Amino acid sequence: MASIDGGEMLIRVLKQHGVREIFTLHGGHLDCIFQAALDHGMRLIDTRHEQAAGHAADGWARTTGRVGVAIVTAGPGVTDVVTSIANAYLDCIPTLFIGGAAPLSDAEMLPLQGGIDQLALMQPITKWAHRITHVQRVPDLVAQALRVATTGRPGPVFLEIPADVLFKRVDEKEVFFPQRICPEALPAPAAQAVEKAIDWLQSAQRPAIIAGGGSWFSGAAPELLAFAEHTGIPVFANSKARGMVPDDHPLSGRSSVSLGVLKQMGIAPDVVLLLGARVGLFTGGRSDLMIPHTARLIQVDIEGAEIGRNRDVELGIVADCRAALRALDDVARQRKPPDRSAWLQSVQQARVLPGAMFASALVTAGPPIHPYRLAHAIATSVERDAIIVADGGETAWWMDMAAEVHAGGHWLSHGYFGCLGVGLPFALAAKAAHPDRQVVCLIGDGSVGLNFSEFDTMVRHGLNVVTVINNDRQWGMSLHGQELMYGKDRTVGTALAPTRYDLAAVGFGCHGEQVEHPGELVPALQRALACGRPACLNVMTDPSVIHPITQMMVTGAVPKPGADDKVRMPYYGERDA
Ligand SMILES: Cc1ncc(C[n+]2csc(CCOP(=O)(O)OP(=O)(O)O)c2C)c(N)n1
Ligand SMILES: [Mg+2]
Repeated sequence: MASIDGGEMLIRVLKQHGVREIFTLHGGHLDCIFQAALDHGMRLIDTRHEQAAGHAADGWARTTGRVGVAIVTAGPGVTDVVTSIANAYLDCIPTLFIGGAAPLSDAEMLPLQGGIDQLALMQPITKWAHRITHVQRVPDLVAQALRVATTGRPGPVFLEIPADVLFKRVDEKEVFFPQRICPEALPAPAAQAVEKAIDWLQSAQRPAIIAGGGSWFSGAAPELLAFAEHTGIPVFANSKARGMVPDDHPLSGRSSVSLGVLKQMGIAPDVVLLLGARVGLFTGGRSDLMIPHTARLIQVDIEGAEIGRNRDVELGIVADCRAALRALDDVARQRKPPDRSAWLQSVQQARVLPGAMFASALVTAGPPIHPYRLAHAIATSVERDAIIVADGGETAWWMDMAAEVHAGGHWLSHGYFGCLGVGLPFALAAKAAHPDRQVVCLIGDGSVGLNFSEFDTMVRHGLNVVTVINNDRQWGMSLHGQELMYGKDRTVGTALAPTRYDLAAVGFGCHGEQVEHPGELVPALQRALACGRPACLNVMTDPSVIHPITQMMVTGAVPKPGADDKVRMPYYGERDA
């Protein structure tokens, strides 16, 4: 009889589902999985911290549109991915987390790395968290986990496999391997709703599409572009959908930030189609900062419960975004769009306006380097199909402003969790997924400290990411917020040192350089991109420049003279006391 263990079963199912890379950090609880990975040629990318393995699985999913997988050992391995899972959960990223566990038979015996309820930790931050208790069930429960992670609203799934379950060997003939893991046909919209949506959109003067993760993860990039072109409607993306319509396309409004800029210009859309994009912080929430209260809202989402969150939606359509776009396009193609050149011109203006505010920073002769100049130098030095990763407080917003993203999955940055430290793991995953593309990560000096040792992972796995550190010697967004709220002499706990991060990265085997002069920026970037190794540029930037987003986020928190009946908070503004 040919006997197999749970590790063999797990790797077979993952392979069958098209998984080629797993992010992990070893623990004895996982050894039979590692052995099976060796037998099956499954690539294991072993990181230096489980949090990084988890973020890398998340980043892998964001850049490929497919499920990302991380496997971590029992106890501290599992607790270390709590942050990464929460990050994926809030952004609805299809991810599978496998956690080791002490043997079931040793429950309550104070065994090695047991004694905590790992499922209870995971339940609030996953779509599904489950413990496998019989080794024969590994294939079908892993298939179930993949279905839960990728169908409906995507999200993270956690499967615990206790060691005495995982290492048990059974006759192969006793094990059922499901043949088809995920469904092929997904929910399409009702014809009547499609007609109505097209009527409203085509008769609108200033229609707008806001595309989100639902569009990207449904694989709708070609459909979205075709629909935009057939209807002449501009597309504004949130961070997960950025680039699906290339940033330099005449119908690209880049990110949803441009809707805020349009509002400042006194222009607003009259009909908005939300395509797999939720109404929350990044779409203006209940305010009219991005979507005016007078606009007619059409919302397509695979998750019915999302429709109507925060705003009244006139036409809610529960459907897969790709299926919806195909149906919408079939109807739209039969009609000629009206002339909307004035609206499209305003959109073009809005998408370049934030950068234009800082044009003078691009021409200064000497130091200090303006952070926008740094982000701009990156945007203009990379190839067209480069993947840009941004991590940090103000740093990420500078990159957001300067980046030119030309494909879906080529912009990886923060989401609703606002989690610093994702940059290096996202970047190494992007390079693993797209070895032929340039991957550049702009990261704050504060944020880079959170997963700094991933330079080591990049070196060991030949993942030639160029990491550029915006070194303003401070937790910039935090310190600037304190200055604006309390005064320049009231900053506390937000200063950092002029650290030579480049030298530390050289210690791991990277190419490293420090850059202090604006004239050195582009040549240093070119050397880093050409060096054939992971690289780290430590760029000393002007700590006094405040990004407008910081200004905006603390405005409501600045104490007002006289009696004040409001609670004033950074980032959330004011509320009634
Ligand atoms: C894990 C985590 N810890 C703390 C914060 C709070 N926070 C938001 S922005 C910021 C400062 C970031 O500093 P840095 O990475 O240097 O970027 P900079 O703002 O200086 O460009 C901090 C600490 C957070 N968002 N995430
Ligand atoms: Mg900083």
